[in-house]
Amino acid sequence: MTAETHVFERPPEGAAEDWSIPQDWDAYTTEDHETWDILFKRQVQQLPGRASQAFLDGIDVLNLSKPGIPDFIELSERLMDATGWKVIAVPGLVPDDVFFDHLANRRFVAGNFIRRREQLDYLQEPDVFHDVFGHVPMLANPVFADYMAAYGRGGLRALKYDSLDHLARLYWYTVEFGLIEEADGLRIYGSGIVSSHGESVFSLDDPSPNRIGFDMKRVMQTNYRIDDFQQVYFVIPSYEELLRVTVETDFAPLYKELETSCDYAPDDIAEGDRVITRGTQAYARERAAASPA
Ligand code: HBI
Ligand code: FE
Repeated sequence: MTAETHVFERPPEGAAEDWSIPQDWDAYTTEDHETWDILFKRQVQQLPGRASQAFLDGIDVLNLSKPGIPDFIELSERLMDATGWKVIAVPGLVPDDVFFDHLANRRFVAGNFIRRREQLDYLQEPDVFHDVFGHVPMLANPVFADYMAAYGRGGLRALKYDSLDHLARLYWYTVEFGLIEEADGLRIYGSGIVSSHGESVFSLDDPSPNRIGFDMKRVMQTNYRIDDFQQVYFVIPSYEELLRVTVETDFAPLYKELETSCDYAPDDIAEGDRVITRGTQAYARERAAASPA
């Protein structure tokens, strides 16, 4: 199976009204399973001491060390026991309202295809490795599981306020690229980082990006880049705090405020930021010099 890159208006042929499709686990080839195993092995080797304890616990609870691409039915049984979530297959990116509705109802949507061997390090569309290895272990954590469902409910409301761009930044800088401050130091929990061989080292060790204490409004004011390593990571103190702030924030007045507040570039430092590490931004400068516009 290989990637299909489209956002359809209507569910494609063979998909249900909610855009779900059968995972079709039996259709994976030996090569598909080997691709998963290569990616899995590479990531678990470098994640101890880097990934959040919640993520590492999730790998165990869900028995993800079993070789091959996980069967979503078996995975969902374990996840359901842990936090009441399940994993369903979709053909690729689904429309925002469909995505949020699934999250609000504790269904995580995952691509069923896996990247080709020549795309081990980079692909645009989230595949089963990013979606399952990157996202699902955190969903076995009860607090994070509640946060994701709260995000889904918030998304459905944001659609009505036309404020999706701001809310999407919250998802980006937490679920996809979040760091957490644990007793032994900074750790990764964002799926885009834990599933990336390069960024799981870069995000913690590289001197170039800024690492800034999480603040809801500040995050929602910050642009992000989708084509390269991040130049800023926002650091939460705990999952409890992330959930609390998300549930307690009154988003309607916040969206109103955001209409007239400035946006920050990824490498900006703003007044009031709790700067954990100030980046040299050397990486961004080198990349700019290497590819003149
Ligand atoms: N669809 N399959 C899939 N996966 C996503 O992460 C996703 C999506 N559709 C919309 C969407 N994300 C965005 O709306 C959110 O990231 C805000
Ligand atoms: Fe993702």
